[in-house]
Amino acid sequence: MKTPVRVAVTGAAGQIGYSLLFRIASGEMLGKDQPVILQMLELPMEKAQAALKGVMMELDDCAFPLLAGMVGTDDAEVAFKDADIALLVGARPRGPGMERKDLLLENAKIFTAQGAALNKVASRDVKVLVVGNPANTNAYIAMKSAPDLPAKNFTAMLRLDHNRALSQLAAKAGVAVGDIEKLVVWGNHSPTMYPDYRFATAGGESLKDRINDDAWNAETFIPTVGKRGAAIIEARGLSSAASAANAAIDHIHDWMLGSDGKWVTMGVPSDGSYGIPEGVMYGVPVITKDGEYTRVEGLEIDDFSRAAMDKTLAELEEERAGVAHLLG
Ligand code: NAX
Repeated sequence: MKTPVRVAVTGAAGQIGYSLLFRIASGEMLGKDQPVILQMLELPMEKAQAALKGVMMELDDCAFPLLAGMVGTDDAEVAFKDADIALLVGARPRGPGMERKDLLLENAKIFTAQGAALNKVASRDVKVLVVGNPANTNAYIAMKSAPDLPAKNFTAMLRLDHNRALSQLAAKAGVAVGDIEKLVVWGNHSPTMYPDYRFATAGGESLKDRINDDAWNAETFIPTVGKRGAAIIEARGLSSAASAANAAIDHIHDWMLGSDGKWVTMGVPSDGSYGIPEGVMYGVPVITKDGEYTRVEGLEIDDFSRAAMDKTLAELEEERAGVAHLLG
């Protein structure tokens, strides 16, 4: 039997948590032979803690053979203790009349504290995925607040956007989702993101050549992917949860177990390539293997793409400037 992997999940009693935890415990994230210990964090409020208790009761009731232990807590240092993986899902939602700037600052407080707690108690090799919005900037804040941990281990979730783009592209091109390779979503997890299918192939065939429709790209594909979150809220009355949990599973699964040479999108601290200033948490194409990701280098950036990539970068730089005073 393998040694259990400690997986911390924040916002564990929320909607995404409710989809995510059961799939982690059933082995879908780390493999059907990998036991896990779930370390779940929720707000101290009675309602949140009671809901967390209920989730833990249901986890018990699944009798998952791979679930080697559970911790439920309102203390980040307990939840992150020796964590090998941390899924930071809980975040402050936008309240009525709340400005974007206030939302950013409220979340900055949460992710500064959680970054510091990870720095103090997590495994020195902890792999962090930030899902809670604004995901890229929250991941940047957590990374900056954890100076003793490798910066490259802090990532933001762009995988939902990547998966959304895959489905849209598959439908347009009339190919199977699983056959598509070399797709990427650049930038921020926000409507400014840039889904880029210029390099995408299916069965070795270029999908750009197959579709051959620039108007579809600019007027349908990019806005549909960018506004998909809002479309789900309008249809469901609630934000994406199962698909977000699924994307988090995909992100960590591929990071830990490898993407088999395929490109996947991860929000990672920039190394300065593609004109993205160093440190900015930006969605880029990566190939993953054995717990490491490697950027896909040397892709040609045409004028249309440059403009789209700069637009989403400008938004990230603005967010970064908005929290700079908190990060010393
Ligand atoms: P919910 O409001 O259902 O759940 C969030 C949970 O987090 C709540 O139970 C709350 O008590 C808890 N929480 C809040 N602050 C906390 C803190 N400081 N420590 C521990 N727990 C805390 O939201 P849900 O639908 O689950 O979404 C969670 C986050 O994911 C939101 O910020 C949402 O905007 C974000 N999303 C990000 C996506 C992405 O692709 N990056 C897509 C889906 C989703 O919109």
